[in-house]
Amino acid sequence: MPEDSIEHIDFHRLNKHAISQALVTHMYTADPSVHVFNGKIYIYPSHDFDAGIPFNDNGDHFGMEDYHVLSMDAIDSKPEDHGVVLHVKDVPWAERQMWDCDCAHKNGKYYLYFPAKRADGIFQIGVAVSDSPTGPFEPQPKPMKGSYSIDPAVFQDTDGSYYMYFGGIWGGQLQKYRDNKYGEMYDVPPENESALAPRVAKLSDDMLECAESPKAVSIVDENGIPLLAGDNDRRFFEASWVHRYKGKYYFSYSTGDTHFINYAIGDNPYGPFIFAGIILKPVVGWTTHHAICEIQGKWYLFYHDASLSKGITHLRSLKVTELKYDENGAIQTIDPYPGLER
Ligand code: FUB
Repeated sequence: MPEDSIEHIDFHRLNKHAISQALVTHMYTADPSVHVFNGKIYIYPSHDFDAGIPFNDNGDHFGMEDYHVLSMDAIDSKPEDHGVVLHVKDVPWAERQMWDCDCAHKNGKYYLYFPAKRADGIFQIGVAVSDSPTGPFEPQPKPMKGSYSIDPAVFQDTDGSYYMYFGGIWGGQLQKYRDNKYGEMYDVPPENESALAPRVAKLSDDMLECAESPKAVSIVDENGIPLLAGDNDRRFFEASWVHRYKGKYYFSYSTGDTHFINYAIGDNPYGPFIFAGIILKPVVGWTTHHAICEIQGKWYLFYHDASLSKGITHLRSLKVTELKYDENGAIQTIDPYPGLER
């Protein structure tokens, strides 16, 4: 739901229709990444706060400066907030805007992947390491070599390989790259050309770098044709997430300015992924972002909206709801406020 429609929302009525309520209310949280480590649920959100910067298309109002970790014993337990686990002032290369992060577990260590802007305003992705899923995380002195843009999401495949997906257009700067190189002259392609693709790279054994140059992740229609840049209802914008279901790879993402969480299905972690539909209809607030996680035999969609802040787009709250598949593996579309006239 775009920000300019917020003044027309009756939040009391909206909350009555909402399928779920904020997971925590003592702080604003967004951009969930969720994993089960050693039988417990861990949530790695963005920690929204008001940096006092007005809304713009560059996303400068998302001025986040630290990360918290939440944990839950079960899906219906009250989340525990483990406090600040990494602050931007402790990251030598980063200056501001700690956006969506993710965490991976390997050989007893936990790796927090996060984007932030350098002093020159360019986003890169860093890694911070801990012995515990709840941190504190010790940042590497430099960003990952060759990393760029935002929204890292790390997927562990069944063979033990880890892949990092990333990228986001507009404020996320993905449009400034071609063949993994920055160019001030680059921009989003014309509407009749292929949309910009998210990126994927296998991670190195030590989890601290990419083991290969990032590759474009192709999202195609049922005829194998890449989605077009002008196909705003379906094309990739930001918020990559990958999960496996019945041997298939599900790549899900936000469409940004059309506010959907969509998904596409492939046969391997690199794609191509065939567009398959909408997972989540628009939520209150400009952004939408999610994680999909299997917990004790059921699947859940973690997402955010801005209903707790009454529509302030950079003050969002995490929510969770069950996600269901049909017998063919299609995900049933979720309306976050069923029955609400919009
Ligand atoms: O939280 C800042 C940005 O907003 C994230 O990186 C995007 O995915 C969007 O949710």
